[in-house]
Amino acid sequence: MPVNDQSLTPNVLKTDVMRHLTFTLGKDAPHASLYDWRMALSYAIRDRIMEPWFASTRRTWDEDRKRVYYLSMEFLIGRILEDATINLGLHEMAERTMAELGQDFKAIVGDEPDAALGNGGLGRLAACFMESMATLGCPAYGYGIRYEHGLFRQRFEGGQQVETPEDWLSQRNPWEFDRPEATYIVGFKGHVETRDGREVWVPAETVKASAHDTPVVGWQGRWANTLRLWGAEPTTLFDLERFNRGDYTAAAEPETLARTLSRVLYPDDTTYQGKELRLKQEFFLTSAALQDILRRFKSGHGDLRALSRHVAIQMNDTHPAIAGPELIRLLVDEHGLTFDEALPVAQECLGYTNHTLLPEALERWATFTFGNVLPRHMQIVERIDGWHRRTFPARPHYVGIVKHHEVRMGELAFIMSHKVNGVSALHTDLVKANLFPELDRLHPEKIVNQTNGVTPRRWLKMANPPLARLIGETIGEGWEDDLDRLKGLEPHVTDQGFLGAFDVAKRQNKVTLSNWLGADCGVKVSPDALFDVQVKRIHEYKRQLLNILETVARWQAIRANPDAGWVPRVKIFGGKSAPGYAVAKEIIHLINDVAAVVNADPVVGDLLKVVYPANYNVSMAERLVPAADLSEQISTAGKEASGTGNMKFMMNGAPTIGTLDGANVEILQEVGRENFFLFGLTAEEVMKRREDPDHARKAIEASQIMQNVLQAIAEGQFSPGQADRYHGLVHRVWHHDYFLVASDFDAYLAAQAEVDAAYKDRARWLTMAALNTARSGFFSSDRTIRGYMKDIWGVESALQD
Ligand code: DL6
Repeated sequence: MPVNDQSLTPNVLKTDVMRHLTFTLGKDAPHASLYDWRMALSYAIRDRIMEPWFASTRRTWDEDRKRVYYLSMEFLIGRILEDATINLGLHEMAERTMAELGQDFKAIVGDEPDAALGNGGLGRLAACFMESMATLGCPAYGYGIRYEHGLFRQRFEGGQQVETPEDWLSQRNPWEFDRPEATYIVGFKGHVETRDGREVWVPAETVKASAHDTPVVGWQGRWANTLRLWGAEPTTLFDLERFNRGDYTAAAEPETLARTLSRVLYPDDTTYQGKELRLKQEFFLTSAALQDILRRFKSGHGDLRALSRHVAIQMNDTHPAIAGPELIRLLVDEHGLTFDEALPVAQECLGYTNHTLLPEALERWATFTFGNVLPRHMQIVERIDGWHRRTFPARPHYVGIVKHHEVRMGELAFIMSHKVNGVSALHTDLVKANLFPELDRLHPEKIVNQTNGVTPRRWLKMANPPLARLIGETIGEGWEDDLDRLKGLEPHVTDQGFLGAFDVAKRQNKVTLSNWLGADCGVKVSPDALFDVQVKRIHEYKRQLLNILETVARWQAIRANPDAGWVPRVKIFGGKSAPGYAVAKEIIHLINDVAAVVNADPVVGDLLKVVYPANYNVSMAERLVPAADLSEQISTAGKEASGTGNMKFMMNGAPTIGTLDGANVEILQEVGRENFFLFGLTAEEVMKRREDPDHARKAIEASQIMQNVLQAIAEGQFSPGQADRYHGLVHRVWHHDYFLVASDFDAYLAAQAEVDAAYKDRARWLTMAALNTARSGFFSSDRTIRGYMKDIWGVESALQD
């Protein structure tokens, strides 16, 4: 397979772009818009993916390779064009070609809408995994839903979050191919009949799942896989009889059902949606994917009992956990296996990744809802539960799959998988100890750890050209797919020349960001200030509240003593709250209110600025991460499963201020205590502290600074005209501080003071920053995917031979 496409010269690319502009877009150059140029370039680049894509598929078939099927309700892809040019080695050529055509490459790639088919970490991880699987030559399909509307757009009105629908498909998507031949019928509801001694499900509603394929090309175009997203279509266009009777609404029912199924991504990654529609979406994705997998298997092989030799199916969280019962149903009801034959086949194929310990995020369905939507699956779930209870005698406190009129999807996914994995070392320990203790005892080898990672192609090479260039100049090429090579930077951190160049690269990113913040948020910030960044979903456990309280304390301290030699800071926040999450929305409001007061205060001037650009997404992360000096990873210990933002910041040379939570623990191990601003209670201490019902009051009473901060907020200093705006929030900190903001406040303040001191010592700071990059090799998603391939999927790379 060609590593680089030698046939593509700048002239050929130019001709390709012009050909697409003329014949695909129907435009001549003088009348072409930015959109036209972007589409023409996208098609020209897409053309170059076809050869590796076809070759990869051919090899997988010819060599009868095992494939991975990654089932995920979310793929937070972001923009594709620039990433594809990077992986194909065409970035510079594309930039030059477009310049010769009189076009601005940066503007063109920036015109692409973000494919925001995910909420946060789980969806972005799925996108990084797709890229790493392609880089590593792991034959794979990603299966998801082609939501018409991805994660909502956020804007602020009077400092409050307002959501509007996202519309990424309002323009043509140049990356996808419709596959009308790959369609499957997915049923819902109805009843189960017994015919000739076999159970037959007669669904009352049906929709058609139709495939839309996006090629995902790996580093240097050596391999390409497919992301197959399902769109829902009606099985019958409309009911003509009802239409003729004049009942137009009822006549359109089939179309309405289908359209709602793939219309919106649920805008919440932590709370279980008690909605029938969500269950239907999960089943829609899973059933279509499994039917597709079985069809592909059957076209090459006969005996379905050998399925797991050719097929590994990974369930990204419990969302596709219906895969267990659905696979059994297909094997038994449609392909004639017995239940006893089908059960181990399904278990050998399936793996389950847990991404959260938050009880509200562990899906449970009322048996009434589950049985109503999926009556045949309810029978199968009960059979699996019964089988497990009989086969593995558990202790009395054991909770099975069906309990208290609920179907517990975590337990179902666990029992139906041959491996269950957590996403960081600490999280995996907690999954064993707290989430599935009895199942872990019964199946001691089942739970394994696979610490998350991120793709360095997007998050370092593409997002941070100045640093990528410096790395290349210092240690040579080849680090992009062998990130451990970054260790080669370590000997250079004592070299003033290298540190100076590292500083220049960071500053360049900070200048770019300052310009953008000025233009986008109307806040002028100095690139000489320390850029302190917290970007992620807004959630109480992630503790943006702790950060903004510290910001208020800093503001008060600067006002009290402006000449105390402060390190100028820019506090940058980014992230969306679930629309129905009232407390998170209050925190957003408070951040914006504090920003308004602080930014207008002439006493603090440039010593402190607070910026919160609206509508945080993958593209915004690509701007913020390379420019950050400090990475805020301050969740309550034991709550963040892993985090992946923490890894992106580390790679880009931003030391972490953080708690011993999720993958922070491993970041700390890799980078060393002296290069990490550690504070706060440990997961064990958190649990202990909560036993004292008075913990918050005691912590606040012991901290004069915290009292002053809470008082300023409660008095309405940040909400003039509505003094009581934050009474509820302040009351919560005093009396319902489940996430221990008060208990960690003073320690966080002390850690922030350490940050200031370290930043003043330029040599020390730059050494820390450079060591963060040098020691980040472990956090490449290539390492993570190698782990899955070896420990869970039993799949070999096609690129080794
Ligand atoms: O594993 C990816 C990512 C972790 O890094 C985050 O720590 C975790 O919060 C996130 N989980 C979710 C919520 N999922 N559910 N359900 O996005 O997964």
